[in-house]
Amino acid sequence: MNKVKEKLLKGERPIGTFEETGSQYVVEALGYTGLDYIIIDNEHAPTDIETSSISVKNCELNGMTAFGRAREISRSAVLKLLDVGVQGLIVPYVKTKEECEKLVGWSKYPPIGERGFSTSRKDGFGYKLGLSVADEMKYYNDEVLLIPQCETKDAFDHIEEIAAVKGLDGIFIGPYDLSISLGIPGDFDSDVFVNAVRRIVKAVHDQGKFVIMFAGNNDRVKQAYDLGIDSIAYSLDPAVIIEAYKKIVDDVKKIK
Ligand code: 3PY
Ligand code: MG
Repeated sequence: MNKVKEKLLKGERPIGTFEETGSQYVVEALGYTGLDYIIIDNEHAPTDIETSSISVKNCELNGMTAFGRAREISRSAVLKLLDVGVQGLIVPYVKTKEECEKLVGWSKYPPIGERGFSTSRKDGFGYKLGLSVADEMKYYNDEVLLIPQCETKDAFDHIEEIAAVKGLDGIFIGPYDLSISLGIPGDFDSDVFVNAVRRIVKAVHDQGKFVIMFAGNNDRVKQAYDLGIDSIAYSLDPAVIIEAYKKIVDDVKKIK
């Protein structure tokens, strides 16, 4: 059961974070925070597929839903993350509808796409679900969310077409890359940025799909919720550790 999908369908707002350290101690510890999901980052972190597979297992053992961010737009990058058992696949830096159609082809089994079939970690090597092949294909097509990022001007300019691609479950807005691509790096209060998010949210919601966005602090969360974002991926584990320890150091220094 994909608990993040369930919450999204109920109109609740699941909360996630990017997991960059690849540390299994950190993944396990995050299971005690109330976070709904973590995004195991194969794009910007040193994390590779073997680490990802252990992080997915530790999410399952610790009550979190495992999402993965693909290293790149390729069949192998997509398939390996799906086969180790991520329940949401974020794909960075897509530019065109055709790339999104390829992603659907690699990620969804027939009749939606042409995902290659193998038993793997995701299904207990064929011993977990007790389903026929046909039912297993349907199960994973329903359960696993395919979520390309809208973070390039090219994707933004064609967001209505992209959002309509059958087989995509939602869109993830990467505010940093999107603002850079729109020529307003980091200017999240500008009209250009706010109107861009509005347009993306409308295009995606018009298709009955959902929008996740990264936020680095509570003000950005409020802005995102006001703009209709359905879920927040809040910060990155190293940044949260730094913030928490900085505050501790400041506070301890004040104690006489
Ligand atoms: C971005 O902001 O560019 C992302 O990919 C998410 O943090
Ligand atoms: Mg990005």
